[in-house]
Amino acid sequence: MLMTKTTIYLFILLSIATTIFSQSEINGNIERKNENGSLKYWDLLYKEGRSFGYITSIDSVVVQEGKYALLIREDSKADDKSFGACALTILSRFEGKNITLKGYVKTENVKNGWAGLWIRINKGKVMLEFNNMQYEPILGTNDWKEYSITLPFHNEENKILVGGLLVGEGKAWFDNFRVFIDDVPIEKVKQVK
Ligand SMILES: [Ca+2]
Repeated sequence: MLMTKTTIYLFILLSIATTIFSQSEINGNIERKNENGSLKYWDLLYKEGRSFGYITSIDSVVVQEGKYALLIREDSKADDKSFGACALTILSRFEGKNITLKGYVKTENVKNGWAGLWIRINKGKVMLEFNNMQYEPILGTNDWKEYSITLPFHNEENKILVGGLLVGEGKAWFDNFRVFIDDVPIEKVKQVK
């Protein structure tokens, strides 16, 4: 029952994210903070995707590289929960055939769900592509390992959302996200008008 509900929530992982920025950097390595201590360009609790009952925090102890990584875990005080997801939004227009998200994930006792990377491409409010590793789930306890998702790209105005998610129990850490268009780092891909 929980999985059914969760699956529904995941399919409506939503369209409107709050952070829009130019493409010179994406802070995929989780290193740049704003003045208020939040993480630049990131939505740590992706509420527009209807994630709730989980907490995403910046971890300065368990990291894959640099000073910081992201940790998603259950909120023990929450009565109800769907899933936990953090989101990075890239709102730009590029041309290419494929988009790839790479990132490092470490897990602890993940069960009754899964941990994974996710990527979603929207045109307006319409979802063009989506993958959340539901069919390649990360389960149990695993040290840092790199994972990758590749999806077809569409040569039109796109909103690209990427991030990490946790469904079920346990903890999942994420670090060193990188996005590529046809194997070129997205920071180096020229935008088209
Ligand atoms: Ca880092």
